[in-house]
Amino acid sequence: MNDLTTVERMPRAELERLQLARLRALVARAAERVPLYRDRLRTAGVRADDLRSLADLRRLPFTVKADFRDAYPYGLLAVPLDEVVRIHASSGTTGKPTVVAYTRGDIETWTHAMARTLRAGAVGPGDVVQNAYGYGLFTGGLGFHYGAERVGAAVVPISGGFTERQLAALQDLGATVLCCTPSYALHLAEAVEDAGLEPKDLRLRVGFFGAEPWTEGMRDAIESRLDLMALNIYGLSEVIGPGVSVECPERRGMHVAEDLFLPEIVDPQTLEPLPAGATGELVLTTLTKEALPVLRYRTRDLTSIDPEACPCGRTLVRIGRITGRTDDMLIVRGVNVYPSQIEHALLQISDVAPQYVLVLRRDSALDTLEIRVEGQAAVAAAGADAMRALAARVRRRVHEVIGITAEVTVVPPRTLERSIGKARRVEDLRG
Ligand code: DLL
Repeated sequence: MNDLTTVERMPRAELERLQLARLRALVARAAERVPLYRDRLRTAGVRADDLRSLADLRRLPFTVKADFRDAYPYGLLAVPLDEVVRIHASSGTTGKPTVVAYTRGDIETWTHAMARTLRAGAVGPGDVVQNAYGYGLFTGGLGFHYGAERVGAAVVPISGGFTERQLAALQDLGATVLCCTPSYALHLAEAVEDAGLEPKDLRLRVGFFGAEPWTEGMRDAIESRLDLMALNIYGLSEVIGPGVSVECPERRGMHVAEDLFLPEIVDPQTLEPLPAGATGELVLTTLTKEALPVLRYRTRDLTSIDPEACPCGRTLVRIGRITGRTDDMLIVRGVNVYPSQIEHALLQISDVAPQYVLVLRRDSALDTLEIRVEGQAAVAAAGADAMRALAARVRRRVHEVIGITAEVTVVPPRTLERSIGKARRVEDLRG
């Protein structure tokens, strides 16, 4: 609690005054410097001075991913290029990547946000941070790197992949903190087991896992196999990178760095704001970004806001685990289903391993969903009948929980492809 910065435990009324002042300044700058916002704000008939309370946020125009693409590469910048000191990009599934830029001030903001993030896990001097997020155009590597240096920890900038080298570094350099995607954390846990090591042979204490959806079942698996506390961290390139929100050790949702990023939840269809507790699309407004200010960015991520006080002392609201994206919903014979729901159902069955792929096909007019999931070693050792029986159980469970009939194939342990960054769980072959 003593480690919290003033802003993290600021009384709500004071925080909201700060947010409103920053929002006004942001709108004034965006209107002055970014043609897209100038036009949209004019069309919406809103000026900075019209913003009397945070409720006026809803009068501002939205920004969507396509705006970044249309303005590729530098059209949304609010500063000349000579004030930019860093450029990152995130590759989408189609077309041009999204390019994001930072001034020196933005790097400072980001470093500060990431330092706060790491302090949520009590990371500081004496800690060794194995940073296995990708370095490069992806924001994960450098985002964590700067934050870890700021809190005085020793960073091992190992980046993603090269699992054997990761293992050697974990052992020899004595990492106490692990940063990577949750799927890669599991992969490392397997590598640790394969090497005949046990978690007690390592010094890991806490991990910051994010950049992709995961479930409580995955958290349990990671925590027990690596013997650390697994914290969920959320962020996205368009807004800054990692550092938008992170769990505290209470692990009841991720505190949003609300002095820097203003969150809202809207109905993805009507775009009307939803009340606290309701699940909808997360929309974020950057309050202090210089190079790339963003008004009401539609993240496509589905979650809810919990404004209840947290025992950790932070007054910042929390967002729940991301349960899906508006664009990753699968429609299987008319039933809407998110991959995370399937993961949740799968991991209720102790004989399956947290490794799966969803394959969608269209046979004649009907969609079929195949779930390929790894069985635990004991089931595989028990033979083909045991594997088939497990598949039948999984199939029943998925039907009970989600209401869809899936074809289930249980495959032997360690046979599905592992990822070093974001896992690809869905193969949609429907054309
Ligand atoms: O993934 C930034 C990041 C790096 C976050 C390291 C956390 C740790 P992008 O590549 O732009 O940025 O992808 C952003 O990833 O809109 C979500 O759909 C997803 N995502 C990020 N964190 C989580 C999370 C980085 N904790 C997109 N849970 C976002 C679920 C997440 N999904």
